[in-house]
Formats: sequence, C-alpha cells, structure tokens
Amino acid sequence: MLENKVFLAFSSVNRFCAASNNRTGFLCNDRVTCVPASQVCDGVSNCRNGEDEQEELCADVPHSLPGYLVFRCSNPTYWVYADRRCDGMNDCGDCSDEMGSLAACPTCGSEWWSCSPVLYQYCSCVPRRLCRDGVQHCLSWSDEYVCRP
Ligand SMILES: [Ca+2]
Ligand SMILES: [Ca+2]
Repeated sequence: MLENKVFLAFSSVNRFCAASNNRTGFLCNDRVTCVPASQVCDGVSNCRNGEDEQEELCADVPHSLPGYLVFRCSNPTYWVYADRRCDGMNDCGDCSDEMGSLAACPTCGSEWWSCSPVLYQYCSCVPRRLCRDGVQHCLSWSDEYVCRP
C-alpha cells in the first residue's frame, strides 16, 4: 500500500534528477535514466518508454513542463531549458542564463577562462581551448596573452 503511494507521487511530480555534468534532468520510469532537460519534448524518445515525449508533458511547451525544467530569461517572453543555465553559452540572448541574480551561476569552471568575451555566444567565460589560438576572444586579449589552455 505504502509503495503504491510512493509510486504515484513519483509518477506525477518528482522526476527531478541530475544528469551528466550535474545538469538538471528528467527521471524516466526506470528511475535510473536521467534525461537532460533540453532533451525533454525534443521529438526523440530518450526514456525507454518515451516518458520524456508524452503528450501531457509536451502539449504546450513550456507551460506543460514542470517548472524545474524551465529557466525564464530576464526578458519574460524568452525561456530556455534549465540545463542551459550556467553552461557557459548565451542561450537567453541577453546572458541572463549565465550572469546576474536570476542565473546565480558559480564562477567559471576549470575548463573556462574568465573575461568579457568579444563574441555574443559567450557571457563572462570563454572555453580554455580557445586560449592562445591566435584569435581574440576576450575584450582584454587576455585569452591570447595570459590564459594557458
Ligand atoms: Ca527526448
Ligand atoms: Ca546558457
């Protein structure tokens, strides 16, 4: 009886999980597979039985998605999947998924270099693999003269 209740609670709401790289994810019915948020309702079944593509979930994205899968940009007409927050890339277009109080990201990870980027696709960190590649990626040029890849 108790197990039944636990299962019901699980199937309706509690599918939050951490996918690889600690990304926000959606837990499949097998309770093991954790699908990254951005693969929910992407038209591809990532859960064995396609729970990540079910009608109730995907009928009216993002409104039909559970809140933890959605990140609202500072411009409320835009949203991104929660695993796009703090992934280093400017998905909101105004960097609100990477910088500021809404995103509340940690500082650049070890694979990133902290600077003001010249490219719109980054916000406050650029990938270290771009350091010393002969191309300016930071306003200060620190990626070419200070950073070690
Ligand atoms: Ca999917
Ligand atoms: Ca992002």
